[in-house]
This record gives sequence, C-alpha cells and structure tokens, in this order.
Amino acid sequence: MSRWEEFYESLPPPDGFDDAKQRLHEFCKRLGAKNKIVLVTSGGTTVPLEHNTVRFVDNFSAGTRGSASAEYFLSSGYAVIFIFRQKSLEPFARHFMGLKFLNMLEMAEENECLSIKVKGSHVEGLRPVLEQYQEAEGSGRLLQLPFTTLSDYLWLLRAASECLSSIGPRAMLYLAAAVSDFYVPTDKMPTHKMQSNEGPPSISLQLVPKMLKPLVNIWVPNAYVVSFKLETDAELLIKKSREALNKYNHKLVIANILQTRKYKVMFVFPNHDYEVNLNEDEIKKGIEIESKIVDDLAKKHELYIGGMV
Ligand code: PAZ
Repeated sequence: MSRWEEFYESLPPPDGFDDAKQRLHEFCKRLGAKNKIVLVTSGGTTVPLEHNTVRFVDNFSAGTRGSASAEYFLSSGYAVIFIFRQKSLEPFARHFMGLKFLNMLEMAEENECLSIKVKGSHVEGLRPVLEQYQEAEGSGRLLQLPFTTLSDYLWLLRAASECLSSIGPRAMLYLAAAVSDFYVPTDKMPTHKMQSNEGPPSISLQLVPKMLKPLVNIWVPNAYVVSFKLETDAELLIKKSREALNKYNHKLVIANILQTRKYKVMFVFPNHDYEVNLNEDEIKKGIEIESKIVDDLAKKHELYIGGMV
C-alpha cells in the first residue's frame, strides 16, 4: 500500500461524507455532459491536536482567492464545485460579511412601520453581485461543500476528483486551499483535552503525503490541474514551483508571496513563467487579481480541451 493509501486508511471519512459524495455525483452527472467544471478549493485546513478537539493548528487563509475565483469562473461559463473551509469566505456572500454588510444598510420609519434597506450608494454595486448569485442558484451551477480538518478536506478532494474524471479534459482543478503539510497521526493524539498541569505537551507532527501525485496520475488523469504555491521567501518561489511541476507533472503552478498575493502572482509552467498583476490604477478601481487569473486560465483550458497544449 502506498503512503497516501495508508494515510486514508488511518483517517475515517468525515460525518456527512456519503451525502457529499452523492451530491458530487449528481452535480457531475447533471452538468458534466455539456459543461466545463472547475473544482475550486479554498481556505485553510485545521489539524486537530486532540480526538475531542479543543485545540488545533490552523493557518492564515481567509478564502479570498478561492471565493473570488469561483465567482469569476461562474461568469466565464463554468460549473463550479467549491470545497471550502467552514466559516471562510464564500462566493457572493463574501460581499455581505461582517461590518461591511451592516454599513450597507439603513433604517427608515414610515407610518410607524420600520423597514431596513440597502443604502442608495450601495445599490448599484450590489446589483451585479445579486444578479450573478441568482443566476448561479437558478442554473444550479454552484455546489458548495465545507470542510474543517485536513482529513475532511482530503476525503472531499479525492471524491470530487474521481467524479470529475468522467468529463476528461473539460475538468479543471484549481487548488487554492492552504492545506497543512503536517499532521498528528490518530494513534499519537490524546483522547481528551491536554492538561496544563501535566506540563508542556510534546507534539510530534508528521509529514502529510503529497496528494497531487495520486490526483494527477490516478484520480483525474485528464484534467487541467492548477496548484498554488505560497512562500514567504521570494528566492524560493519559482524554484519550488518548478520542482512541484517536475514531480507531479501537472499543468501549472500559480505562485504567490504572502504579503503581495492580492496584487501579484506568477504563472509558472515547466519551461516558462510570467507575472500576472494589478497596477495602481486597477487597485484603486477595486479590480480583483482573480478576474485576471481566471480570464487567463479559461483561455489556456480552452486550448487544452482542443488538444492544442
Ligand atoms: O485564502 P487567501 O486569499 O487568504 O490566500 C490564498 C492563498 C495564499 C492560500 C493561495 O493563493 C495559495 O497560495 N494557496 C496554496 C498555499 C500553499 O499550500 O502553498
């Protein structure tokens, strides 16, 4: 048995997994015959430190990249499977979150009747978001499946990839989630909450096997697979992206640096690379880099489907 198979053996599928699998099958069956389908992964995975989990290791990812990209894929005609970290940003809903949402509203009292409405200054901005959301809902082209832990994520990733294999090159995988490289094996985890009166815990993290390998070679071999690489040291970015391409044989790595990820990424191919960025003017206008990323990818995917790359 390979390391990745052993890994799945050791981690039970999450609650509700059969239902998620059923929804994936139904989605791919209904839309797969005629459409391009993209799997977008988004947000960070947690790594539990106890079976009855009170504490866990997490990461910074807010789900901006994935949720914004999902919207742009929908408006480019794709059906979208959105596998996202529970409570991270979601397509469309991201425009209405937290104080940002409350600041869009105002109260009005007329004939002793209180109503709450969207402030006039926000109506035009929200209209396209609502229209796109209603279109995506109406056409059933968006399937959202949440995860929390690394294990939840990996089970969903494999199930979605296997479903997508039925549509061959019309499938794209856009793996933007920040997935932990380390985990605590089930048999090394305490059952109950760690107690501080027992002294500082010694936690031994193990390496998670790289799932890109079976994904590209076994689960969904004909899809257009795009992975993301995040680094904090710019010196490593291109080198590590190329290493990943050589190792896993997928199509493209989108490489980004933590601090500049919202306005600059590198598209890294086996033999060339280029920057996709936003200029000052585009940033001021509120243009999102994901619109450019998706635009570029949709063209490349079309060439791939036509057998040109
Ligand atoms: O979710 P977000 O918008 O805050 O961040 C996006 C990102 C940096 C997680 C994504 O662009 C990315 O690089 N994902 C892969 C991370 C990695 O495992 O290297």
